Amino acid sequence: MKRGKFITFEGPEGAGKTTQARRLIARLQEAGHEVLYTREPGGTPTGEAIRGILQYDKAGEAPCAETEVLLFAASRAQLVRKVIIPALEKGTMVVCDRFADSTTAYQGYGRGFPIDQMLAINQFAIDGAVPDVTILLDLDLDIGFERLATREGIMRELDRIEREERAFHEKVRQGYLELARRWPERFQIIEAGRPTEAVEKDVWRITQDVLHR
Ligand code: Z5A
Repeated sequence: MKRGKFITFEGPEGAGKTTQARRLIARLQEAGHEVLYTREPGGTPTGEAIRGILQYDKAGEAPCAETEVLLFAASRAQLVRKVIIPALEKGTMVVCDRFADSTTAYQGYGRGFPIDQMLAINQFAIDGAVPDVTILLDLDLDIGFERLATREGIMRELDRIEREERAFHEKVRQGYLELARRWPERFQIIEAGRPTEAVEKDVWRITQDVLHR
């Protein structure tokens, strides 16, 4: 059985990761592929419970920064072993909305934890499941914030990380670009401030290259 391809979407808030992941899945299915969509944090019952703690302090207190790193890693470890690796082994394409690079970008570059430490924790969590391609949707912060404020025209409460100050989000954005320079073979950067259809076209072109490798 040919192993499926593992495609991850990364980028700042409101970059269009979920929108593009869903459009990509529709295209892959039309082309006859089995596809699995998942997201981080979450994607398993354990991961979704962790998501509630991380984003909305569901345990009744805000996790401290070290706990935050380990909770993201714990959610990932479960997702990789229970969902991602079994699907790839069955030949299914896996499209994941955020993955290990989010920890390096947010907790490493954003919060200031040593990058090498974040990479080591990620390595432990992912059990060798390195994405075949990571699509980085790069976006000007102001556009992202504007999109989030009126997601689908509906006002909603910002989560704990979204409420971080602008400087934090700028560090995250620059961190992502740094990661893309570090792994140019794996990362593909797309300028995400353009219309959805233009971004979708680029995502599909990149995916086709990966499928034909
Ligand atoms: N986090 C972390 O710190 N460390 C980690 O290891 C991991 C995560 C894994 C997860 O939040 C939070 O956890 C995230 C990072 C942190 N926090 N922050 N801040 P999430 O999963 O709830 O949220 P998100 O990943 O940031 O996704 P998002 O905010 O929903 O953004 P998105 O998926 O990139 O965008 P979207 O939902 O597709 O689109 C947002 C809106 O923009 C929507 O109304 C769309 O219709 C619109 N949109 C999308 N594309 C376009 C274009 N091209 N033009 C115009 N409008 C558009």
